[in-house]
Amino acid sequence: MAKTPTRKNNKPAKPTNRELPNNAGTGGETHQTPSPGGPVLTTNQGAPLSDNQNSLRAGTRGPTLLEDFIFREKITHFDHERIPERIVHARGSGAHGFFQPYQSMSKLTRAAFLQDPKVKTPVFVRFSTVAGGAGSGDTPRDVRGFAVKFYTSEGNFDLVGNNIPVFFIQDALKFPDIIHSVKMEPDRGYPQAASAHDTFWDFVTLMPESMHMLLWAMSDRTLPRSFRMMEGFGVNTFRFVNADGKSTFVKFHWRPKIGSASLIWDESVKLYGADPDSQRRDLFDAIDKGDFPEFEFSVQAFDEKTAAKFPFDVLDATKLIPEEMVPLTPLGRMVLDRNPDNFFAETEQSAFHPGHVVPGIDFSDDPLLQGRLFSYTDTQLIRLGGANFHELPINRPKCPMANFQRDGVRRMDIAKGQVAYEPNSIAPDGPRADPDRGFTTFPALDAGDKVRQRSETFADHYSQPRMFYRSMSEPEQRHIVNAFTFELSKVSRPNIRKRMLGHLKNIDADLFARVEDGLGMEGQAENIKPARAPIDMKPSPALSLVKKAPKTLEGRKVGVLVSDGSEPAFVAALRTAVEKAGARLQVVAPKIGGAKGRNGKLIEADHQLAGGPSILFDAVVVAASTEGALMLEKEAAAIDWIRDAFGHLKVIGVLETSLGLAEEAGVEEDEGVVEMDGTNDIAAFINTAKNGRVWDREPRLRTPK
Ligand code: HDE
Repeated sequence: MAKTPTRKNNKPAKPTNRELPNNAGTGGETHQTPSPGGPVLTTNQGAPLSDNQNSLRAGTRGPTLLEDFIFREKITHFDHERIPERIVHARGSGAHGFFQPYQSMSKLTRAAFLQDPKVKTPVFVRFSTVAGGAGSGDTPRDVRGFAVKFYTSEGNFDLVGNNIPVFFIQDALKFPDIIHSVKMEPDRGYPQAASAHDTFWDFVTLMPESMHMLLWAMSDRTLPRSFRMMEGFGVNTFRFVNADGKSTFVKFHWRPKIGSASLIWDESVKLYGADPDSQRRDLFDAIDKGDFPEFEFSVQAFDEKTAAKFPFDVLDATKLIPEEMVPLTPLGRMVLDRNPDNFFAETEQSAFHPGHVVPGIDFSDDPLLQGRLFSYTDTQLIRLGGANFHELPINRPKCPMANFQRDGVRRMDIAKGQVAYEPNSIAPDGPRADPDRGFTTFPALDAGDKVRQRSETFADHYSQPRMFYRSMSEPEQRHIVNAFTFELSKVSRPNIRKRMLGHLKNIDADLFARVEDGLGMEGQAENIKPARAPIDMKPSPALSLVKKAPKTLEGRKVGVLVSDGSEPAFVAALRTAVEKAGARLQVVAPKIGGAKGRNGKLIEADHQLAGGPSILFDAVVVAASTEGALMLEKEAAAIDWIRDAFGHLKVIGVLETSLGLAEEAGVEEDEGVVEMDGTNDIAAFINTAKNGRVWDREPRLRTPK
């Protein structure tokens, strides 16, 4: 295995610059040699290098020699550094952690990792966006992947979920179509990571089954504030099977401990430019600082009889089960407490698969899930170059593993012995199938004629989107209206817009009227006849993020804008209060070297003004001195900093000395603007900031209302 320079106390070992042989370095290039006893650079074959700056050439000004095996090896390896990116979910961020159950769930499942509250199971999680390439930004309007690999004592269980509980399509056969429609258009190669274009809306408007997911996609759910602040769902219906062989249907859920929160659209657009890696950075930083993201794992558990009574089919992935109908049963908690050591080896090479289940967990006949069971291994074969991807360290089970599979490209295990088959009599101590401990499939088969046909119980495409819209709070409904208006305004073909209006008419009259008005297309909706007439389901308040938002600053970031002459004691007191509330304070100053505080004391800066826009924070304080504020009034970045914080509905604390500056930036008095005389008002600011965004401010700032 290749050796990398070791790091002690996280500091790089210091290479020395001792006298070099052969007079190397006469051209002025930097040559570093190992610290005493430190590691030596080698080739992949282990041969030590004497020079990592110069290729071998015939004379100092002569041609490079083909003989240079060191050069050839290094360049060849470099040329092959990339592997095909995932066709979907290409951009992702990973983290290690553990899962621990609250109590034994043996009544529901025999899964080993859900039996003993003392046992911690290691996990690896990969959060992702869906549509963009690996190098795209972190904050497009997009579904987020939420994939968890549990390294259990009975094999790996992968829960490959999303942050939305339903999906666009009912049959896996349609997956390439929906993905092709949302990806860059094939002739022009754009737009990257965006659904606001003709091909996406053309396809989904021809697929009424997409309507429910579209409502979610146009909601705040596709703009999560952070991976640490979003819910996760298994989407498909699975089974739990207990030791008596009893099966219970389950839907999997993840809930973040610090509550869910979303960006607003204008903020996410600006954040895409200000910090394309904002969500990856946020996850890495939080773990690095010991602020470990935590999620509660739950199931909705129900039997076949209950399932039969629902006005929808539990095998249809475009439907959810309202929590008010089947409440969540908490199973345990997951804590993410370690960053990957190497992005490529772990995050990029991780291979998830819904078919990686363990005894006690089984599938339903959901046609989407059944199709997924084929796709994920198939994709790893090309992406990771062959059948041995399970041997990569990130994918290897952490429990004993033994079988007679052999060979193949990049085999790493060195299998011993004469026998590579079973049954055998030559190796009586070799592995054998165990009818008691082994995985047994739950014997449920709802079979009939071979048909290419969907069950009629899948035909209602409008009741659940209607329920979703009616479950939202007023600001969330407003955002859905705005998102439909924005996206459809980017669609160049009027007939596609008209078709979508026709669907919206079937979903909800208010939603329809507001989008119709937003587009300025009154009376143009296509007439679309539902395959099955929608019903009015009871609204489900649990679907609204705003309605269940906790009053907290935990895990959030507060930014304070300072200038020369600002009060260091105020910044220090603010930091203490912010940290006490579980948040982090970052200082933004006109210069990265910091601001000269009132008493000459330096206030250290985390960001220079232009590089630290208020978009990075959940709440802000403007704490410039009187002279500093006058100077910043002429600074566009400072005006934008404050104006954006106001426009993005954030709580803003304004020190008396900065009131004129805030006014210049358009800040108007409201319940989210806290005037501060000094440290005494910090508590009031913190208390207001815990409420999150100031939703009532929004109708004053944006149309349509
Ligand atoms: Fe996936 N999906 N998917 N998907 N999916 C992939 O597998 C697929 C679906 C999800 O961080 C691919 O390893 C089909 C639903 C996540 O590495 C691929 C269908 C849900 C990830 C694939 C679906 C997901 C993937 C591409 C329709 C939510 C990223 C790379 C039947 C429950 C995992 C890969 C990671 C990745 C196929 C639908 C979640 C192509 C055919 C529904 C989180 O195999």
